[in-house]
Amino acid sequence: MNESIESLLNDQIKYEAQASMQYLAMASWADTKGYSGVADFFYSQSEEERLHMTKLMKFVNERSGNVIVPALEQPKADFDSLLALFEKFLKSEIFVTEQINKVIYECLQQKDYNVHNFMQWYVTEQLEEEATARTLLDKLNILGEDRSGYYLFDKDIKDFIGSGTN
Ligand code: OFO
Repeated sequence: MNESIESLLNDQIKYEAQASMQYLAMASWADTKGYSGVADFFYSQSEEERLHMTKLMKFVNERSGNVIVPALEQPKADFDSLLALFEKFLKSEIFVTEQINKVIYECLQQKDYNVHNFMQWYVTEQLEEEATARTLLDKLNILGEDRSGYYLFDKDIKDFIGSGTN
């Protein structure tokens, strides 16, 4: 496997792992605040990101690359509000999308169409996850200061669980 692509794929493994841990911290925060629907949503998102990570690891191994299981930073664990929680979610997904685009750019530079093809699954996944994050943020923005709407938000978010492509 081309060295620069291998290195970018290892970076991506780290970003997926980091997203998984970040969503776990967000699930835990929601749990302690009594938002059980939001907690379930982020526990599920955390599992999905873990799967994204292992899918990449298996792919690198199949291609006889060298996988590096990464050390991770402590995720952000405290949030001022539900809105801040979902802003963090969108920011995290946008970051992951940008990194995936970097891998794809390098694949084209190196003419590695095999990795390019593999990464298309991630492109589709990111489109869906960013759309979900934006929709949920829109809903919270509509609610504004109306905290009574949080009860329904917490109930309705269950419809978004497991809406990814895996
Ligand atoms: Fe949504 O981060 Fe994985 O791909």
